[in-house]
Amino acid sequence: MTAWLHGLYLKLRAPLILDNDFFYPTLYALAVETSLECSADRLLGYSQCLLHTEERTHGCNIRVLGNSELLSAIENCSVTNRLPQALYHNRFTLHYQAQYTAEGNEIVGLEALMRWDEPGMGPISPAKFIPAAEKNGMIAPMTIWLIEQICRDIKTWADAGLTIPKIWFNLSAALLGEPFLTRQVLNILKRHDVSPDSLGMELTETSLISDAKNAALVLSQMISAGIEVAIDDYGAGFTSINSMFALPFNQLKIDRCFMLRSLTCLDSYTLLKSLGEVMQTRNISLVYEGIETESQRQHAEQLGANYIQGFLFARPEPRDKISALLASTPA
Ligand code: G
Ligand code: G
Ligand code: MN
Repeated sequence: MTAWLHGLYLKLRAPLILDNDFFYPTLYALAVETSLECSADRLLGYSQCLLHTEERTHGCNIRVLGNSELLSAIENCSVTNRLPQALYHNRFTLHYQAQYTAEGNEIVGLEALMRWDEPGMGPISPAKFIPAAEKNGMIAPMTIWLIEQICRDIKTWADAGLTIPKIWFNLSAALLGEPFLTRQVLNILKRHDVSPDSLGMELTETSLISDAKNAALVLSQMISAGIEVAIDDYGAGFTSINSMFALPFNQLKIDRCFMLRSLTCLDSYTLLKSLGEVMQTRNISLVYEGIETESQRQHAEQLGANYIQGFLFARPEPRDKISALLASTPA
């Protein structure tokens, strides 16, 4: 099959000439149906889904997908296509996960996490819809919605007389290059009469490597505006400590995988231990994520964790449950 496809690819690779312009198609998708029950339109639809799902690769790279991969491509297409409607019809909601002091006796922050429950499809994971939104550009209006929703939730909690800890939102790497990002965020806050120091922004470690120049600019703009910055999922990527220190940030969140590894691997333990010491001298707070058990909590504390986030203390919960949590926990 692959040899046959390769032959076909070589034939198709000739340029298309339209009105004296040359076009070189670089990506092809071919849908094959072995039964006779499938209409031509349906086959074309399948191949279009595949075309939108496949990553662009260099050179002649042929991938033969089976039925389950086709189904997942169709699902991805359907997720992507439903994003604009979902935003328009207010189908996104926010959950918040509380962040605690290392001993677990005080809430110090809340991380806002987007949720999407689509009628007919059920809950769709942000791990699916965020990358889809990054690809089709919906991530920008979705992020504006996210910040506005945080402002509305802050107002609800403030009206109920609750003390509100700092609220952290995740900024998608795709928005790092947005020219007026900081100004846009500040405008939303001003419109809702929310102070910039009520918010913190998390940027995943990998985005800092792939777009270092913009990352440095965005981080320093946010910090000077009063919005704290956290580096998220640290240890899941490959940032050198050297390049990370070139960036301004207030909080470092250690990825769950790195924490788990340090339980059994002495090198990882030693690395994290010294990282904790360096962060302390730099006044950067250290957060351990994904803490599920008391022994993991103690381990994180030994490694110098200032704060802890994880199922041991709290899962991501909708606004009303967070109201109850804030009301019951002394701040
Ligand atoms: O909440 P959950 O574990 O299902 O989230 C999966 C991933 O999606 C996590 O990496 C989380 O950071 C990311 N995520 C959740 N909400 C948002 C959001 O509002 N914006 C961005 N960019 N990522 C989010
Ligand atoms: O990538 P980011 O750190 O933003 O991802 C946050 C996500 O991690 C949340 O959506 C949440 O569902 C998940 N999470 C939070 N606490 C835990 C935990 O204790 N264990 C696991 N496995 N996942 C967690
Ligand atoms: Mn995060």
